[in-house]
Amino acid sequence: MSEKTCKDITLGAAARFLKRNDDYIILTHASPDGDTLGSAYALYYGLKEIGKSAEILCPDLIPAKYSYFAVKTDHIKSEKATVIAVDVADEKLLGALKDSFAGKVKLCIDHHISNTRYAEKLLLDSKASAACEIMYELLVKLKVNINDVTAKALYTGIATDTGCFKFSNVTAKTHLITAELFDYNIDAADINRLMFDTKSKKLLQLERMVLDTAEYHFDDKCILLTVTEEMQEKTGCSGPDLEGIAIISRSVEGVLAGVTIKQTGKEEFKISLRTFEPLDASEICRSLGGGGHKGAAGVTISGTLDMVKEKILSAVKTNMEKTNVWASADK
Ligand SMILES: [Mn+2]
Repeated sequence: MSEKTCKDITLGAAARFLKRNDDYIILTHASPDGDTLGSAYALYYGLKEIGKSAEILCPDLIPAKYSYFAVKTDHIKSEKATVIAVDVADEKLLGALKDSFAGKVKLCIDHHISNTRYAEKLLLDSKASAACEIMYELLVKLKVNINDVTAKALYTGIATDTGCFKFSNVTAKTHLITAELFDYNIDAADINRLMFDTKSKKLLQLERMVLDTAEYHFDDKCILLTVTEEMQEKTGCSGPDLEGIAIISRSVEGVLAGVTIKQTGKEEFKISLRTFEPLDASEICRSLGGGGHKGAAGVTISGTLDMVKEKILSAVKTNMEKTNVWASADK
């Protein structure tokens, strides 16, 4: 689907679209997080309420911690399915599902400003803290019954994409929608403990190793953390375990750019970038072929670790110069 033919649609148009068809495949992004899963499942439960069939396809294994809402869904034959993608900013992020579904997404529901407009129709609200905020409004528009599990899925997406309501993407609307979700039995404290305050012994061990890799650049305004394949093997941590590692990089005093480099192949590295104003993580990652939000973005780069470090540091430097936060070069 070329950029030109992607049509922006309203909540009302999206609701009508959902009523029109019967069988849906809902796609999430690879390395699934609480928001892509929460919005996919909320949509799934909503579609079931209005008598539709739907299957959720996730490119990677869904971590067990989401099992309080992530159940087994219907099986839909892809020939007759209407394909929807949620929280997926770019077809590349469909990972293992990309080859089967590229060019076939009819509706994308997203909140990434970097959305590459690959779908036929796009319901985008870049001011929404999470795709789950948009999904809540869509379910209200559809006038479907929201049950406790749907509310838990939505709450999970909003809580995880806002770092438990701490990030700059939180708005009054975020809180108003969340307040509505408290009408249901969501056990918010339990969800937050599971999402934010619980880690495995092996992850704690990995975090200790990662902290030892810390490098500071540009007058300590940038921290760089590295997670090598060797560390992952030694500790037994894998993809989903690493989801929360990037958060460490934004907790250091004075740091405006937190870079976490995770090795995903012999010469392939996935970068998670966290920034504070005036830096723009989305712009930095986009310059390297990735994307995301202003405060949190990512990109996958091939090459040796040294090459990858140089590329991301140079992109961070460019953004620092552009935004005038850093005047003197130390590199
Ligand atoms: Mn999201």
